This record gives sequence, C-alpha cells and structure tokens, in this order.
Amino acid sequence: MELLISFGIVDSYFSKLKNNLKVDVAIVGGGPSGLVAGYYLAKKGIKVVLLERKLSPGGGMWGGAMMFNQIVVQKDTLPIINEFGISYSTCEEFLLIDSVHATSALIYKATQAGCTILNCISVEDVVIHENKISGLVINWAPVHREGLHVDPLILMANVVIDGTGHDCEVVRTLERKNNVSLNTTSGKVMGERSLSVEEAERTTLENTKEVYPGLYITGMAANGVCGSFRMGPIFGGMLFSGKKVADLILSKQ
Ligand code: 48F
Repeated sequence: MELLISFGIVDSYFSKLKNNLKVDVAIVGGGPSGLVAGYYLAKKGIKVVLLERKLSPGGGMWGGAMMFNQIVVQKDTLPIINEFGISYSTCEEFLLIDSVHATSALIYKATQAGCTILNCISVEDVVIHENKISGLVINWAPVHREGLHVDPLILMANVVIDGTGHDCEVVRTLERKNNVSLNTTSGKVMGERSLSVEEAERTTLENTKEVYPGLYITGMAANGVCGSFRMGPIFGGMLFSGKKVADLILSKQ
C-alpha cells in the first residue's frame, strides 16, 4: 500500500513533467492573465504548460484588495466571466466578485481545458536560438529560495508568454543578459508607473503583444515592460489581456 502510493505519485508526476518538456506554449506565471491565456489556448487544442513559482497558482487575485477578498471587474468582461462560470453581483458599471471563487474558477477551467500547471517551479532564464526565444530554464522554487547552487533543467517551447505580473521577470532577464531590442518605444523595459485606473486598464490590452520573437507579454507584465500604469484591484484588463494574448498566438498557428 505505502509503496503503491509513492510509485503512483512519482510515476505520474514524472510522466506529466516529461510530457511537458516540449510544448507549443509555455506560460510563466499563474496570475489571472496567465490562467485565462492557458484556458483559451488549451481549449483550441494547443499544448500549453503554465509554470508557477508559488505553491498556489492565482497570483494577486486571491487577496482582493488589502486582503478584503472581493474584486471588481468591468461589466464588459461578462462573456469571459460567464465562460468561466463565475458568479457575481452588480454595482453600477462593475461586477463584484468573491476573489477566492474567481481565482479557483480560473484555475479549474484552465486545467479542465487541458492546460497543465506545474507549481513550485521558478523560471530563471530563457533559451535563445537564432534571435528567437525557444524555451525556458527552470528550477524548483525552493532551490532559489534556499540559495542552493543547483543547475536547472530546460523546457522547450515554440512560444513563451511572460505573465509574471509587476516584475515582468522573463523580459527583464532577457534584457539583462542579452543585447536585445524589444518591441517597446525605447527598445528597453520601460518600467511600471504609478496608479491610474482607466489608462492602466486600456493600455494593458494595447501592450499585450509579442515583445521579442517568440516572447509575448500579458497582464501587468505588459504594462511593466511598456512603461504604463498600475490599476489596483480591478481585474478586467487582466482577463482581456489573457484572452488577447491567446488570440494573437492562435492567429499565427
Ligand atoms: O501578479 P500576478 O497576479 O499577474 P497578472 O496576471 O495579474 C496582476 C494582478 O494580480 C494584480 C493587478 C491587476 O489587477 O495589479 O496585481 O499580471 O501573477 C504573477 C504570477 O507569476 C508568478 C508569481 O508567483 C505570480 O503567481 N511568477 C513571477 N515570476 C515568476 C513566476 C517566475 N520567474 N517563475 C515562475 N512564476
């Protein structure tokens, strides 16, 4: 009995890992934008893996605002909210949603559609072949946290999405380690600006794009890379951005 449990977990985990070491799309970061992207890509039959450094995917959505576990989205997100089966109440032009309910719905629907989530894994670098991103360098998140000198593994992907939120870690790493010009107005990571809700929500969508061959940006990473604003606990832009990045990638298949 005891050995069967261990064999079952080890065999099935390593078969899942092995099956996802070569994918169509690798998403870095399991915040709302990454989860929505994973759902829409998987739903269309794309082989997609999402890598999340924390134990729980969901990013900044669980905590609502200041740990008050409610979020706000604009009413025009209703098609996405309904697609994910999320319940809501209304207040003027907004939907009010329990953040735990919403976050778990995004995780459930993304995995149900076929997006594999590998948690507790940190992305520490990218793979570049002929000036195109071709994969990711991954390690156990606790290896980084403990400062252990342990070499990583490599995961190959036709396309990578940076959904790492405010820190836009994948694009920053690409820029720091390589002499590259990005698809931004300065050619560089421009850095996030202070809070301005309407402009931030609008530009999140505009900034969702391919920023370097094979590398797309979504969610707050898009605004961080392109020098736009933060918006606080309103999540419509994140949902729309995740859908847009999926649509952009699907249009190239
Ligand atoms: O920050 P996060 O929720 O990203 P998002 O989808 O949404 C932003 C909102 O939550 C909120 C906001 C808008 O309303 O301002 O902040 O843009 O989730 C990013 C996820 O990426 C993970 C991190 O743990 C988090 O769950 N992450 C970051 N860097 C890495 C990573 C990395 N190098 N490797 C793996 N995961």
